[in-house]
Amino acid sequence: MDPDGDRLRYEWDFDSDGRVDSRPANPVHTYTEPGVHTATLKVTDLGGRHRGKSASAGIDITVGANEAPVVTFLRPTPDPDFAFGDTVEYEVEVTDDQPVDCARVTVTYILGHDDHGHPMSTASGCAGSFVTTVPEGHDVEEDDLRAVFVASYTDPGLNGLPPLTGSTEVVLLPTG
Ligand SMILES: [Ca+2]
Ligand SMILES: [Ca+2]
Ligand SMILES: [Ca+2]
Repeated sequence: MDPDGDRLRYEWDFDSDGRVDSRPANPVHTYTEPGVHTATLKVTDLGGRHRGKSASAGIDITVGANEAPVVTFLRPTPDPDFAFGDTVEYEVEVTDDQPVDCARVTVTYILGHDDHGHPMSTASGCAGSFVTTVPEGHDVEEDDLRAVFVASYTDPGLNGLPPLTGSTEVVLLPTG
């Protein structure tokens, strides 16, 4: 809109090549290539004392779809017999609309303490194990501690669409 109601010139660039593709105010454009495209509109004032002045706006348009991976822990499950110091084996399952590469799976062992967490170690791969160490300054008997395992997987992106990440966590509470 123009505050003083002058005629306006509309210039749409749908493919970011700097060349005008359409001049109506409300054109239709069909993208045929998957990916993220930027459509830009430049509007120029054709009258009044601001004649020749312009304003631009752009919007990213995503064509096609990349589904987010879904990450699940097969192991560990919340275990009634967990104690700090145990070696905890993990196994992660990832489902995605693209082939899954286990090398892109990362799993982090975090020592949960009250309302915060201390990342202790990180591994990659769909299966592995952690020794559930407790750092100095934390008391297994006195402190409110838990072992948190976070698994994360980022897909490679699809046809120029950005990568998507899925993650999940499992929490082990010590017994006794
Ligand atoms: Ca104007
Ligand atoms: Ca263009
Ligand atoms: Ca995907």
